[in-house]
Amino acid sequence: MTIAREFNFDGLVGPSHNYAGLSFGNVASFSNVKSASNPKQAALQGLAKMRTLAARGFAQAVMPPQLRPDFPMLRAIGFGGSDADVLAAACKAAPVILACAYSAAPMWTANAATVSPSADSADGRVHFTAANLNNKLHRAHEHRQSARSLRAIFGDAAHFSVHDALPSTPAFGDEGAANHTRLGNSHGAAGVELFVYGRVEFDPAAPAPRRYPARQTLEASQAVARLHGLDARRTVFAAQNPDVIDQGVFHNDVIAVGNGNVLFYHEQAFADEAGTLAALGAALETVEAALVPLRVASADVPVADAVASYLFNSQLLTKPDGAMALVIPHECRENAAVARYLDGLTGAAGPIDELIEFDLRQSMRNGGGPACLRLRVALTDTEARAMHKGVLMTEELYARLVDWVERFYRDRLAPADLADPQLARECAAAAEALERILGLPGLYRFD
Ligand code: SUG
Repeated sequence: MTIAREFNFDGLVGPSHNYAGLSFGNVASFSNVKSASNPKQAALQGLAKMRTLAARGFAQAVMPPQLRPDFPMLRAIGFGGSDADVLAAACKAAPVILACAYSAAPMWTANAATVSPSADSADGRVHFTAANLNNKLHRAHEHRQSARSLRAIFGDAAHFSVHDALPSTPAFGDEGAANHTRLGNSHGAAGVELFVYGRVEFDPAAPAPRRYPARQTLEASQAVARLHGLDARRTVFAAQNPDVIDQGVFHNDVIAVGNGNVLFYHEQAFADEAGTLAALGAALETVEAALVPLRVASADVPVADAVASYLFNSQLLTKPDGAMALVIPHECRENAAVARYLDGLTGAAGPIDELIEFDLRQSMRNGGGPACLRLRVALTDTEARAMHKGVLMTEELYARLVDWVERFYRDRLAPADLADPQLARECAAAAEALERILGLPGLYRFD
């Protein structure tokens, strides 16, 4: 049997990390609008997580941030002249759009793409589809650089296929791996891919949220499964519960996470809990795997507490000894119901025997927890050898990146600072230096 293991690609937080309240439906983003951020601390918090997990023996890599502000986007909507003119005009006429052009949201790499390992795809290659993120202006321009970064790292066409984003239109709203989980016995053998969608474009009768937007459509999930050449018997499409979207669950990874045969989920996560479990169970049987549902009841953890603490936005990681660790944000300890639940979790006879806790407050204040910050890529040894190695987290890379952050990042960024042309120059200088550190020349040059 082929041996493969999961690499977590964490987004390196970019130097323009700020709180602009751009994500309607994401409670944290809306609550912290216009407060000052600390980009240096945000990047260091993310790097500390990567370093600790790498040191624990988990395969860990880094995904570069994107170049901000997105001047081509600002010019495309009519802001002209020198770069400084563009910033001044955008700040005066449309400060929210300037914030969109400056957004460091690509740090949440769970939204960069959907990934299918070679064991699942028809052509035996690892498939990536960059997510169009078309529900939000500040995220809808990410996919071009996401595809470019993925091609820079996974450029070997013998092993990898990176697809451009789906057409950027509401019918194909795609949020990437945040609405996708793979279950199975191992990464090297065929598994089951679960796609969770929030609405159906061409079925007006299908359930949909009323208050907040559903970002992922069934049509998009089906298109990604087609592009990746997935086997229909091992692919499950499940509707998210529209009521929880309306309570702030803007991505499925805020209410469920899967790893191995385990699905850790809230009882209200899916529109049809029993039907979803039955479909997963039947699909897993075809690969001789048995589903282990780890269900959290509303009586133990109400949805509001799950959203406030990001309990389900934890990473569920298989340790070398086969047991699982849950990587949680500090906020889980501060929520009474969640803390109580977690106290009972590791002592029970279930699959999780360890909690690994991180301070990710800078990201959490924008609605991004441990699982948002990482893109899972399962690779065989041969595939791992074929990818670009400069992004693999080592003690040496960690030290170089910390030094880079200390050199280029501010420790305070307020909304008004986005108009400062010096900030744009700092972002460009940081990007240039990063290309050298990661050994990816030309990463940020558009053709
Ligand atoms: O898309 N927040 C992100 C958080 C993404 C979390 N990802 C996953 N659940 N996988 C979003 O809503 C806030 C930006 C701001 O308001 O400045 C933001 O984009």
